[in-house]
Amino acid sequence: MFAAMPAPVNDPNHGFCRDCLTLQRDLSKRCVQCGSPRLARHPELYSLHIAHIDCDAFYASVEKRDNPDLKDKPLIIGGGKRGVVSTACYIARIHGVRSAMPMFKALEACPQAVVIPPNMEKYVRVGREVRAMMQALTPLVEPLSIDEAFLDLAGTERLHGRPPALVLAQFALDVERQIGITVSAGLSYCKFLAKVASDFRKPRGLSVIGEAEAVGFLAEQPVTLIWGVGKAFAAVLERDGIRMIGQLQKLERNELMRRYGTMGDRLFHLSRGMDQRVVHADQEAKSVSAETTFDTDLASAADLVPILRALSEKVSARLKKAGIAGRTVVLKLKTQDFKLRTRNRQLSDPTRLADRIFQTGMQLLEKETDGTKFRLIGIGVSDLSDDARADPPDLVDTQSRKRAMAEGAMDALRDKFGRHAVETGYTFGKRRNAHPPEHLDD
Ligand code: DCP
Ligand code: MG
Repeated sequence: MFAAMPAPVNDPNHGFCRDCLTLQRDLSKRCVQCGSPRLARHPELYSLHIAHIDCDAFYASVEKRDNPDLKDKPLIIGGGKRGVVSTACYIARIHGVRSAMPMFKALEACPQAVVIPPNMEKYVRVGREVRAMMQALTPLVEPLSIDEAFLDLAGTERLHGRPPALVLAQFALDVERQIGITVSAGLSYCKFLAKVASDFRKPRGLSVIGEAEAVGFLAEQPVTLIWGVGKAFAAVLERDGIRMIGQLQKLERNELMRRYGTMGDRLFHLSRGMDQRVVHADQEAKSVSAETTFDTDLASAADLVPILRALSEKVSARLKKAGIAGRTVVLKLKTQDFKLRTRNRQLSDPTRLADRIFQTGMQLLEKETDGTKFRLIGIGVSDLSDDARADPPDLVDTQSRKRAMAEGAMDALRDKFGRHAVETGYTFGKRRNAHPPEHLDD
């Protein structure tokens, strides 16, 4: 049916129906073919190719799929050890329930909600099915987490017989039919705005941000929209009177870098819709680590801990620089007789903080310091993802929150005055204990 139609052309008055994919050639509110009001129109609709796809209320949608009785009920997935909401369906969100909210608060907001504990195994399986469908569209799929990925659909028009916008719309329909959950997609010319767009009209959204509108669109948005600007950094900007991206657009690059270090450079580019990052396939399998071989073999925690701290800081600095985070901490030790020991622990959330990496490494190290002499120690993180969801405030351990804030302050000082401007108690005066080589596996 599609092949028989005239080719889609960019025209602000044209578009297509997201339910039957029929091309629309006027500005009527409903599809000329099926009457659906879900129409996609945009002046750059057929020339954009960077997409971001994110499943809607992922864990909750999977549970609703598996139990139709839950369909019209407010549903919260969560509970367990940390006592927080993992996600809530869109009905529960109307009542104010949000991810990471303490469960008692969520139930205050929505006492009638059904609560189901997470079944990670199932979500991982469904996440893989969705990903396999993405990989059928293009080899350039870059997963960011269990339910979202970037796709670069450039050059796939011939394969699919339709431009990326229509490929995305078809994909959303296929996921609904074949997997039974819904997704939202964003389409743009760069990763930053594709991700922003996918979040724009959830659930079942398809949003497009074109090049011509990017700067004007961004001007009206809060700074927190910028990738890497979390609550803490937004507070720093707020102190300087900056709340909207439009204000950043008025500042020169040098000024932003003078004020905010490397982050200033990111603010300069992203505020203007400039993002050169390419979509990398298969980011998942990688890790970021640092290791060091000692001049003389070491056995005691007193000797090993400061080195572990310095290495954790190195790993953290690299993660922060790359804007990524890791969920699994890996400790590596090589014994005097060259036997390799690797130990790992998965965290509840991805981290990029030296302190979290270090504290987890310490726990792993504790069990290994039994008098054995080591010639090498290394620490790293794997299970990498975008840092957008890294290090949510820990509700149980308020100390770790304070340490995270202190770490933010130390980062700012290091950005300004160099890497050795600040040392923690663990590393102070102990840098000469070990020597490189270290490495970054990426
Ligand atoms: N998740 C979690 N804890 C958080 C955030 C998310 O356990 N603080 C889990 C549950 C989510 C899944 O990760 O279902 C995907 O996260 P998203 O941020 O994409 O959230 P949802 O898919 O649930 O909702 P949305 O429709 O906003 O994407
Ligand atoms: Mg999601």
